[in-house]
Order: sequence, then C-alpha cells, then structure tokens
Amino acid sequence: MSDCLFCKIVAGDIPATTVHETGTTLAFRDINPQAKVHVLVVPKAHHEDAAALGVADPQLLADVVATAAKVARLEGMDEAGYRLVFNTGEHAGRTVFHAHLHVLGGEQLGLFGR
Ligand code: D5M
Repeated sequence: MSDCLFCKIVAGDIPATTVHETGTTLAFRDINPQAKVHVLVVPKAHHEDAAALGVADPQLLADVVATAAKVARLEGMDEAGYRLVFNTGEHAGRTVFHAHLHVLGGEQLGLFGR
C-alpha cells in the first residue's frame, strides 16, 4: 500500500534498524522503545491487523511469530523470557495499520493493563 508507513519500511523507502529478515517478514527496532529491547515484526505483505492476517494467510501469521522467536534468540531473551503483543483497534492505542507484532524484553517487565 503506497501510503502505509510499514510498507515503506519494507520497501526500503523509510530507514529502519533491521534486526532480522526472512523472505516473508521483517524485524526492526521500534522508534519509541517501551522496554530495553523493543522490536517490531511485520509481514512484508500488507495486512491491516493480526486478525485479518490470520484469516487471509495463516502461514504468514505463523512466519511472523517464528521471526519473533528468532529475534528473541538473537537478542538473548529466549531463556529469561519476553512479551509478544498485537495491538488491535482504538482501545489498544493502535497507531499503524499494517499488522505488526511487538517483541518486548531484555529486562523484567511489569504487568500491563490499564
Ligand atoms: O504501534 C506502532 C509502533 O510503531 C509504535 O510503537 C511506534 C512504532 N513506529 C512508528 N513509526 C516507526 C518507524 N518509522 N520506525 C520504527 N518504529 C516505528 P501500535 O501497536 O500501532 O501502537
């Protein structure tokens, strides 16, 4: 999609700090980190959100999760643990409408909610 921020990052038109890349996914550092390690994993193909992605292409959703697990290993978080978050809709504070999985960790995380 031509006006989608994360499509532009995937295309290389907007710079990002890439952590890992596969044929179908890209992982890059969040510009506004909420934890010591905060990486976003996106499908290269445009899908509005995680639910739409899961319906349209379940394998691609699995690829996104597998890339997140790889990022956790690369960042040394797989033993201590980490958090995966898909924000969906207004109440979750969603701002970018290209499906993306937040990978958070590198330190003890607090409980989240309100
Ligand atoms: O999260 C959208 C996330 O996207 C938010 O944590 C900031 C991040 N963001 C926004 N612009 C950029 C760029 N240019 N590079 C890296 N990260 C970015 P949401 O789940 O929609 O609230």
